[in-house]
Amino acid sequence: MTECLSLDEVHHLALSVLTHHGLSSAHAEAIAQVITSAQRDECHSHGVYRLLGCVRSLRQGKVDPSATPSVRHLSAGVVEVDAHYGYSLLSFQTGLPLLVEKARSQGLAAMAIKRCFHFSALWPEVEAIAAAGLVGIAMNPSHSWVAPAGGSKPVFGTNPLAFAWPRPNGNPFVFDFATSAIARGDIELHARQGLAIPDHWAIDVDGQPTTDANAALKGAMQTFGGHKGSALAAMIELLAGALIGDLTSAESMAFDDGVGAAPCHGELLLAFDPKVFLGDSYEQGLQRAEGLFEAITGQGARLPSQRRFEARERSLKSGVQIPKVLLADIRALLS
Ligand code: NDP
Ligand code: PYC
Repeated sequence: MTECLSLDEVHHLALSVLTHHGLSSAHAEAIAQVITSAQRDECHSHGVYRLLGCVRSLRQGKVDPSATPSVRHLSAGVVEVDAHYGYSLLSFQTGLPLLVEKARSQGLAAMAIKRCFHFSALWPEVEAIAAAGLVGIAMNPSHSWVAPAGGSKPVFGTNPLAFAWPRPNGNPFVFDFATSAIARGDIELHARQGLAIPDHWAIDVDGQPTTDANAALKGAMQTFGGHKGSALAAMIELLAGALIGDLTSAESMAFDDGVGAAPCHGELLLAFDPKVFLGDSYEQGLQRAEGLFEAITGQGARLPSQRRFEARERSLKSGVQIPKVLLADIRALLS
C-alpha cells in the first residue's frame, strides 16, 4: 500500500520534520534536497526513510543541529571542510565551489570533509562535480558492520565509492555502490517489511550465512566480490579515515558508544579537470569515452545509474510512491 506524493510535497515533508527537530534552516534545506532527490530517483534506502535515522540521531544529542562548516585551504589542490559535528551535506555544499576552483587551476583537487555525521548516498555529490564539467570520485567509511573477506567479525563500514564522468550530452556516467554486498539501509528496509534477504549479504552472530534481515543486522555484513570488495573497503578506511585524520568505521562505532546515531567520520572527494589533462585533445577525449559507453549499451548491457535516471524522469512527471506505513512513521515525527 503506497501513497503518491509530488516532489514538492516530499521536500516540504522532509523540511518540516527536520526543522521540527531543531535543525537550522541551512542544514534542513541541504538534507531535504538530497533526501528528495534520492526518493525521486527511487533510491529507497536513502530517500525519506533516512528521516527516521536523522531524527533519531538528533534526539541522541550527538549531532550539532546548527553547526557552521569552516574551510581551511591545506594546499593549492587540497581543501578541508570541518563540519564541527553537524551533518555532512551542508559542508559538501560549502566546499564544492572551492573544490571546483582548485581542480580547474591544478587539474586535480581533493576535498576532505571532517567531523561530520553522514547518512546520505554519494551520487548527488559526484553528479554535482560532473555538472561542473569535472570527473568526480567520493568515498567515506561508516560504522563497522562489515566483516573482511575470510573473517567473521565486523571491521569495515559499508563504505560507499562513487564516480561520475561528465558527458557532452545528457546525464553523466555515474556509479555509486557500497563496498558491502548491499547498503545496510536496504537490509533495514527488508527487516521493516519482514522480507528475507539473499544469503550472501550477511552472516549471523554465529558466523553462518543468513536470510533473516534482523539476524544479519546483529551479525556481520559481507563485502561485495569477496576479497576485492574487502580491499576496496580497506582503501576507503585508509583514504577517507587515516589519511585525512578522521575516524575509521571501527572508531566511528566506538565514538557512537552504543547510542545508535548516524556514523560520524570524514569523507574524501576528488575532482579531475579533463580540460587540464587533455588540453587540445579535450573534445576527442570525451568522444573516446562516448565510444566506451556505446560499446556497453550497444550490446544491450546497461550503464550504472540508467535505472535511476529513468526513475527520475518518471518521478518528475508523476511524483513518487511511498509506502503508507513509512509515511505514517515519518508524519508521526511531526507531533
Ligand atoms: P546498488 O547495488 O543498488 O547499486 C550500485 C550501483 O550499481 C548503482 O550505480 C547502480 O545503478 C548500479 N547497478 C545496479 N545494477 C546494475 C546493472 N545491472 N548494470 C549496471 N549497473 C548497475 O547500491 P548499494 O546498495 O551498494 O548502495 C546504495 C546506496 O547506498 C549508494 O547510493 C551509496 O552511496 C549509499 N550508501 C551510503 C553509505 C554512507 O555511508 N553514506 C554507506 C553505504 C551505502 P542504478 O542506481 O541505476 O541501479
Ligand atoms: O546504507 O549502509 C548504509 C549506510 C550507512 C550510512 C548511511 N547509509
